Amino acid sequence: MIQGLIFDLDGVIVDTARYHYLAWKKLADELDFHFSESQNEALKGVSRMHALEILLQIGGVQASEEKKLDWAERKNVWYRQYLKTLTPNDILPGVLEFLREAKERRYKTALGSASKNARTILDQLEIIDYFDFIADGTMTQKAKPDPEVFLLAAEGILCPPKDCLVFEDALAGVQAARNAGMKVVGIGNPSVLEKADMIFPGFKNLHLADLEALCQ
Ligand code: B16
Ligand code: MG
Repeated sequence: MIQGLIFDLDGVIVDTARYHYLAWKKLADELDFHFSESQNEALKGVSRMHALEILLQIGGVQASEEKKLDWAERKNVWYRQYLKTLTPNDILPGVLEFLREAKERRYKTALGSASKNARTILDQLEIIDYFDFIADGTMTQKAKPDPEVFLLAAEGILCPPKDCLVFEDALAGVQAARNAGMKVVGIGNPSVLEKADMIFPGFKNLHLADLEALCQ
């Protein structure tokens, strides 16, 4: 029986992909190569350093580890400037209603995000109190598809992995949830999420009673 709900952040609760793109683009501009929004697709859902590696590969740029850390930090400073403009209006449609329903039905809720900025984002969106536990990129060593972040989230809400339901928008995230032995609801594009147990376009009109029926 499902007792715990674990939410990915970016692409599920809020879409900060545009801000990630603008910040990485600024770095690409400085390094003097073109970086398009469609190329940015490959950077979604992966850790910051992995995203940097992909970006540098696109630009054909090689650099020392020290330089890479410096660039990742600069990108993060620009990204955090964009995050300051986030408000509760940026919460994706239906998410707030779904979180409220989860609390009413006494589910345990956790965040399972690769982002090191997860708490800042939840604060800006004013929804941090809806989560009983936050597992994020500051606490993990291994990136999705490794199950580490979801197992940590399950431990945080004292819920056995088999009784957890994960909400994910990225292929690596769906694989991570499956590797953790959890059920997965894919949110977004069905062609990317085919390994999920169920797929929905978003949280609008999505109700826990329907999911409970599907999880039987
Ligand atoms: P940060 P998620 C992920 O968040 C983003 O989808 C991904 O594009 C980003 O590189 C990663 O967080 C790290 O973010 O630079 O803020 O630590 O989808 O796992 O919630
Ligand atoms: Mg995501």
